[in-house]
Amino acid sequence: MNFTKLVKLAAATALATQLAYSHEYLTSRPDSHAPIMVMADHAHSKGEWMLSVRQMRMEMDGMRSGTDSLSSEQVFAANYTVTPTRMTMDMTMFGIMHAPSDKVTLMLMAPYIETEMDHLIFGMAAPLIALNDGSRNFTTSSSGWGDVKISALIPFWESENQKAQYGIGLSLPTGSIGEQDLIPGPGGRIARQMPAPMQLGSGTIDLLPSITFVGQEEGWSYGAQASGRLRTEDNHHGYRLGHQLAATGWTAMKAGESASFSLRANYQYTGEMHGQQSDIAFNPPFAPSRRTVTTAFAENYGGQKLELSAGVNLYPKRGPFANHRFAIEFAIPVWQDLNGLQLETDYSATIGWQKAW
Ligand SMILES: [Cu+2]
Repeated sequence: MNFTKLVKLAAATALATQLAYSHEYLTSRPDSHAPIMVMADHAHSKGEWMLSVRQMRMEMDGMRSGTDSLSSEQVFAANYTVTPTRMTMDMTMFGIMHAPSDKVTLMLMAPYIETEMDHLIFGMAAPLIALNDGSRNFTTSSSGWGDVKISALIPFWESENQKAQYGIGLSLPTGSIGEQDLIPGPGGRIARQMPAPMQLGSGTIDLLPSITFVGQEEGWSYGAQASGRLRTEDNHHGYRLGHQLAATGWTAMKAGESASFSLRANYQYTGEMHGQQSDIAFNPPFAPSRRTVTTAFAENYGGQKLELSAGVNLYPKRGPFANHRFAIEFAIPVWQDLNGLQLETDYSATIGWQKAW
């Protein structure tokens, strides 16, 4: 190694060391965005735009009361005629962000939702509601645009390597709450109103407050967010979904300049449904001692869960996808305490793309 090379190497090392210890919050890092399931985690600089697409799936399988799993027979023993057995929700979330100034970033999110729910009918009731093929199973589904969210994200504090922002948003009742499907019952299998989990929207204007704190160290980073979804009214079907509060914290390890791996814990509280879905919460005339389906009744809504998730953020600096962000996150509930009788969550997964200009 000649002298010139040695000087260059020393200079490069000095520069790298200086960068590593400059303790400046670097938005060029893959972990400068939170794990992909976290919304409203970052703001933008004046004039920037960002587009994003997330594909999410949530799978629910089997019933639960409190912290205990239940069989279908246990649900029938609680005097319900029909029990859900499984549900899948797929959501494609389109997002656009723009910062008209350094003080505020505006965000719009529009979800396209597809749901599917499998049910089992109480054996004694199945002949009464005339499933001609003798089957005790039926499936309902819905699809369409959900509730559009608009938010303002406002950075309010920063130190050298940490920053914080709060957000205030509105969820608008653009998603349908009148979705129907063919459901067996008195009069046969005819189009009827589906319960709230199969509806595309809440039917209410909801407030979306959030506060987010993030920090970076040399090879790793961390963050925390508290957020809420506060319903402001009853919808025109006479009910409103429970208020939601969530608290999450994460840490991410950098793996080179373009990748990071994250671990996250997420606690979510959902309050009880207010009011009642009056068009489906009743005792069927052919079995007056029994109720229709668990999802029709307000007492079977709300609860708490704690999830753990693992994720990867990719932010390539070269090649055909230079400066595009890709991310994936997979979450498993480790504790669920559900009000009444409800489907329990098995897992949720999200894969996303983001690009800023
Ligand atoms: Cu953004």
